[in-house]
Amino acid sequence: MNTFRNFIDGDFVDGSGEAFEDRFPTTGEVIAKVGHAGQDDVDRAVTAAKRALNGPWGKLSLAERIGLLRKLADGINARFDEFLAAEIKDTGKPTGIASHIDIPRGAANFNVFADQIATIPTETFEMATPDGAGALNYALRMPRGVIGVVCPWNLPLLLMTWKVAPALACGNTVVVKPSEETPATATLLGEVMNAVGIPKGVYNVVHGFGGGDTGEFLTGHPDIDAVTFTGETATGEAIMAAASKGVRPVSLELGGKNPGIVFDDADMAATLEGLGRACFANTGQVCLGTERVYVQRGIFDELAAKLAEKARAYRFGDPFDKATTMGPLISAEHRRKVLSYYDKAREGGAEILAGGGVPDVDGYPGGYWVQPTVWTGLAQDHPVVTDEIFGPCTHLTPFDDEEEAIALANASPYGLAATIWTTNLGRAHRVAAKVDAGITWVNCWFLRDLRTPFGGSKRSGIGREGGVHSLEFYTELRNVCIKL
Ligand code: NAD
Ligand code: 6OD
Repeated sequence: MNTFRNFIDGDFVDGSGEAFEDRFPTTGEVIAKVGHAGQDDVDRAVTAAKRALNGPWGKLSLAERIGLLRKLADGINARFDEFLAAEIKDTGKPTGIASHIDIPRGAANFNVFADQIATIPTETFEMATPDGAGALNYALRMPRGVIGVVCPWNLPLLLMTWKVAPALACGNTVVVKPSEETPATATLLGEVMNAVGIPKGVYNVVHGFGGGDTGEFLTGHPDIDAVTFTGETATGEAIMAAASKGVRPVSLELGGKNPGIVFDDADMAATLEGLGRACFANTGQVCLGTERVYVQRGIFDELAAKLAEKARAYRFGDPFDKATTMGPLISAEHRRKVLSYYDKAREGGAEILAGGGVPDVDGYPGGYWVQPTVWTGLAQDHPVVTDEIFGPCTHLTPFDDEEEAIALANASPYGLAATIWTTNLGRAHRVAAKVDAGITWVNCWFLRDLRTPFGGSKRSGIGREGGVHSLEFYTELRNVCIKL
């Protein structure tokens, strides 16, 4: 059986905690043991990261650092199939998703931030002085130090490198705590780090759980200079509280209950294709997914019937088989949570247009399957309509006009992402400006330009990452004023 060890100071080590199990969600079988990092392991990882910061890594020129980032991208691509298999085994996600999204983005993140750091300027201000000599101000972009990176399980390599790549580009070192559900690709990346010559201690991985365990040891560690986190809103609150000790900056990419708004002038076929992915892709385990759809009344019945048809068309099964289009949920525990909402919908009198239960998947009785599900008929304050479920399910509500659609979309404490489906350009602009969301997609979904600001409003997070915004978080600007 495989073992995923912690990666500390360039070495793979067992942790002082009791090893835990990693399961294949498609079968429920244990596929690996995971070395569990205790407080002492976290201390060693942070010390190693600090040493590297002030040692070999800190001494590299920007050009050398950029060269290493590009080698990391190449290193992932050179072992693409290994990363792909590792991600699929950890998550059960179909190869069609992992090979087109997770692994390519895992590599691309390093190239994108190599480009960014090479080209982003800092400010310069000339100023007058009373003696007429003048002064020149310029800003230096300095690394923040040791960054604590805490990640979720839904897009493990993609979301981890989304933070590690800009952190390293800016000259920081990192200690990563991957999700306990998905330890594989973060560990494999340690091998690539060594292979391409990243100095020891620059990238460290500590495995374990969250509160009261490895995650909390890391975010509470006094020598961590900033914390970047992606995960649930409640966890974000705990991490923000931990980071407040020592006044450390945090970047929080949190949960969502994202609305989609479909106007009666939308291109039906294109909408169904995009909206279908927004509702069901990755078994609904995407923070940007659409769990509330508002549909203009005139096309409600047609859209509802066709979206339900789409939900029924998914094929479950072996994730390595290209014909499989939907994987299981990540764990038995997460399936219990998702199914509790399927129960609540039924008990609340929802009309179930598709799914609503657990499929029988031939050959995989132990997988954490649920059916893609479409409901309608629930009140806007029903938990199915208000809570992030993080499963392949969505609730449809009709609306009459633009104003009502905007009000319904905004009636949520979350504000991560929204989709608008319309062929009326004026309406697209008007509505996009009024929807409370960090990211609004018009006639598309999860179309990513990595230079753009990414993050949530309201309870969906604090801060923006992507492009220059990542560099803002992972560096500290220092002003130098020179009297001439
Ligand atoms: P989670 O919050 O349960 O766990 C995320 C990570 O935090 C894990 O590594 C976990 O071990 C760790 N953790 C948990 N409690 C901790 C604590 N007290 N201190 C330190 N670390 C702790 O989230 P999850 O279930 O892994 O992921 C699903 C959630 O992530 C959903 O809510 C989803 O919306 C959100 N998400 C958001 C984005 C985004 O960009 N906004 C992206 C992906 C996922
Ligand atoms: O594309 C990204 O950069 C990103 N952070 C995606 C997040 C997806 C959430 O599940």
